[in-house]
Amino acid sequence: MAIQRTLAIIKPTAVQNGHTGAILHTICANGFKLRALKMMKMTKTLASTFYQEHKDMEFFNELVEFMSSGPIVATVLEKENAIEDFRNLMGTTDPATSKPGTLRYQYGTSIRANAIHGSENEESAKREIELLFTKKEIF
Ligand code: 3AN
Repeated sequence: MAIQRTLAIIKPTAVQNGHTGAILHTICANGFKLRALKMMKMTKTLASTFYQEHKDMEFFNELVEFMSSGPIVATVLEKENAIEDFRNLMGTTDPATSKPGTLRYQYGTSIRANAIHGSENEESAKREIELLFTKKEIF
């Protein structure tokens, strides 16, 4: 299987609730290598661009407000089959239906505040990584 990179974000509520260390530990324990890591606050403009594919959804404004409401921790992760494997480690969008052992099951508090983001496919991963990191910030 090919080595891939994916973009993961620890979302504002998970950072605020002190779960950053535990989430990073789980990510690394599952074989993902950290290629980039930073704490930052998204502007509303950046959050709108990041979630542009959801711009017509009824939850879009709420999502942009939430993602720009406090600091996030953004990472570039690398491993074989990283995109699908990280989606599996995250769990389903709604923590209420996520399987035990997934990050959203453990740390998500609602469908909006679901603790963690992971890129959906290779095209999104490339776009999202380029949006949040410069080449020099990726190792
Ligand atoms: P995922 O992150 O599992 O790929 P998407 O891409 O459907 O899910 O949704 C992007 C983000 O939008 C989710 N992570 C969640 O924070 C938020 N979201 C999705 N569905 C809803 C909803 N029905 N109400 C509020 N927020 C939602």
